[in-house]
Amino acid sequence: MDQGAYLAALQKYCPYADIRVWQDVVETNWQAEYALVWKPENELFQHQQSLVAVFNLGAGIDALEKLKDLPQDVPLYKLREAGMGQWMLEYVLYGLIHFGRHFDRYHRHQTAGRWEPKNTRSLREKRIGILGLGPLGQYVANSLHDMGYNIAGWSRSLKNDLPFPQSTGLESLNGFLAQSHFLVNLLPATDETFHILNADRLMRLPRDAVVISCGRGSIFDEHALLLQLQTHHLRGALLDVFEHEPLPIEHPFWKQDNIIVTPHIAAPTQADDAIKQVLADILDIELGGDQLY
Ligand code: OXD
Repeated sequence: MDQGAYLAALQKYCPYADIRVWQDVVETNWQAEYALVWKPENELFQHQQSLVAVFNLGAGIDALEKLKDLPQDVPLYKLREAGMGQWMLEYVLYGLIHFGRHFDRYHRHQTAGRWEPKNTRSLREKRIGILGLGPLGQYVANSLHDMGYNIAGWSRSLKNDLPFPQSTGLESLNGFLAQSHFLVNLLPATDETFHILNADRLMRLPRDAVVISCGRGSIFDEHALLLQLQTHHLRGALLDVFEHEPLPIEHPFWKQDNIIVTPHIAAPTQADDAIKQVLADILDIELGGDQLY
């Protein structure tokens, strides 16, 4: 995380606030009202006893929720779209085009000097299943839908006013998977989503389906995913997130030729947009609102 960029944005939009870096006040009794954090140490919450709200400078709050002293009575806010949507969309589009237009094949053919155009169905005829319809999932799904792609969404609870078909709840997941030629993971890491895509569920994906994973990696049973790719039940995968990060050097994903591994770069937080959202939320709190994420 680029701490300097956040400080610059805070000073730009909120020049009169008393802003400190936690490491600089750790030895003092300086108490903050608002904490802006990304994967903080547990110690922060042992020292800071006057917090009115905690802001997670990312979309996923899984790292924060693991801290034993995270105060339960202080509201926790997370970034919603905050400028990350367009980045996520580009990442997903890359995966769709790379596999959907067979650039993986052409790349392999190039090394052998093979000139072999492949007849292919238009990407628009393939169903793109978006797993997870939080702010980023909705941004990606709505944008792809507006571009004319065939989108369906799945989430735990029903979202209103979406312009594409939506399924909800575990009982609909197998049916949703069976129709997803491209499966985009934008789910958060929670107890309910842990290994939700196990061997049995991955088998439901159509033959030659492609997985694009940019939510949290723990939703996959990684061994089962690898097997499906090794046996070519699945065509390929573009993976940005993993159960353990950094992805260990000995992990078989690195060497699997139908997997592209990227180091959790799909949608970096945008300091300016993030701070604007945080300040709007603080204003809301100061004015008596209680809009939690
Ligand atoms: C996030 C992330 O949660 O970068 O925003 O993973």
